[in-house]
Amino acid sequence: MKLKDSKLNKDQLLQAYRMVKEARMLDERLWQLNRIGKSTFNISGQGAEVGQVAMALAFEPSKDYFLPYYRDMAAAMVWGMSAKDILMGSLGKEADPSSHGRQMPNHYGDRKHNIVPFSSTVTTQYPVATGVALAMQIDESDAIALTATGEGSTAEGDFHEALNFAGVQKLPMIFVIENNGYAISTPNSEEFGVKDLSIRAKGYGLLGKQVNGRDFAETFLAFKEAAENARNGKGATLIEMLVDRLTAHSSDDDQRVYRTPEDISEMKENDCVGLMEQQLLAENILNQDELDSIKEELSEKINQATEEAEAMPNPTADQLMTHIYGEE
Ligand SMILES: Cc1ncc(C[n+]2csc(CCOP(=O)(O)OP(=O)(O)O)c2C)c(N)n1
Ligand SMILES: [Mg+2]
Repeated sequence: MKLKDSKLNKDQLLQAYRMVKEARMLDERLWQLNRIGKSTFNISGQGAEVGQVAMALAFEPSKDYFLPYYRDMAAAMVWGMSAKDILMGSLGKEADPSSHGRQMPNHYGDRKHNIVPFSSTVTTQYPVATGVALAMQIDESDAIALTATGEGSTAEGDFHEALNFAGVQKLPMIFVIENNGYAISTPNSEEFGVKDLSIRAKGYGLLGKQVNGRDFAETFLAFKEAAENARNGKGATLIEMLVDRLTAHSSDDDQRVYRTPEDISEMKENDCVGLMEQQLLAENILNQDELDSIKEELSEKINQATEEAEAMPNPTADQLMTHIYGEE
């Protein structure tokens, strides 16, 4: 679909692109910080930024809740987290809003922005999200909940339990499966026996849809419809969003061991960020000079955020047990 099919205006589309590009450039910075030994770990959403930004823009972050998983940096930024917030998490700084430096990097959470922190144990955010949605239903609020996980993680029992409960209670929420083709080194063909994971929705009494997460407008419209349904008492939707994983699983993995060079280069040629840039140019939303200057501006922004985050204090030894348990 064309970007303009999203029915967003030019300014909104430019804003969406800036978010996509900022997330990509920030992730590249996080890899650099890891490779020079300044951060311990990185697990990235490169290849999913367009889908994630389109998804998150369909919500109202000031009232809706987001229960992300580790690749959801771009979506967490749409929900309100800044580049500096994310850098502080990766560098384990005391002012890191996700966990004050106690969690692993990329475990996004921010009370101020309705982002609920999650466990590394995959899919545990799904049943927690049903609890959040149930609370909203009981409160008769029109807020809704969004939660995401990877496709390999749908094999966990938590996936079944959460979808079943959401179907029984008609909860105001959206479940997302970000299908990037792999669970670490395990390909889709060894993960599940269906072609379209969203058809599983039917067995739980939920709405279901598969979207191409490299297509901004298609993804935005699907999430907008799902959000409207959730807000209007029509219950939960399961969306399988097809994306790419352009990088290795994490900074501790090397995907060249289990993917062919052709597979990797073909995926990079169809990089969703490049596709969105081509669409912006083709639809006359901006020209090449404007595209270059956005990149320049974001590069300065990320350099400045990196400097500021690096200068922030680390947690001290006497704070070891703070932020671990709730305080009275
Ligand atoms: C319950 C559980 N089992 C195993 C792991 C180790 N693990 C971390 S990420 C991952 C792969 C998940 O793949 P997928 O759900 O496709 O998400 P992706 O990383 O591809 O986005 C595994 C097995 C874990 N964190 N939790
Ligand atoms: Mg996967």
